[in-house]
Amino acid sequence: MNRFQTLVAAAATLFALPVFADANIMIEDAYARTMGGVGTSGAVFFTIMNHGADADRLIDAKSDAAQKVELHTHKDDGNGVMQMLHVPEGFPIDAHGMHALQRGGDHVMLMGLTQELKDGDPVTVTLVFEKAGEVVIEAAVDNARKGEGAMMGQSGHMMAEPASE
Ligand SMILES: [Cu+2]
Repeated sequence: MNRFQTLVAAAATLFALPVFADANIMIEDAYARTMGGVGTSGAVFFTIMNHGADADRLIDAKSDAAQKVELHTHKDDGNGVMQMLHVPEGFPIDAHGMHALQRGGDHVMLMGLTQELKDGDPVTVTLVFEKAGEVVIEAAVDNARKGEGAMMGQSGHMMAEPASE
């Protein structure tokens, strides 16, 4: 083995470490919003990128930061009132697709905070995917953050957010 081959072999070993076990799913731009004190609620938002050739699905979320963690969405009840709903089947992500969890839409709900969480505090959440398995993320609390309408549009979905958001 020459020096180059040794390096390639070493790199291959490095990328085989469990932390890179699923390179298909990438979580970007994670942040949390909380009401603050113990027993109150909060929500975690992020964008899921699926670089794989197969569709996947976020089916569960876990965190020590709350008594109960659920996948939620918001839905218009038909009278213009937005209701929060538990989504037990989770959120699908197309092959080579993305899915944004954002305010007014899909989110990871934290019910009954086990500790006080204020701006800047980290929230560790384990996301469970149907195919990719568990992906651990850290989302910092950012209650000052504006709604997604203020973000640069990365997809038609985000662009469709009302300007007032
Ligand atoms: Cu919720």
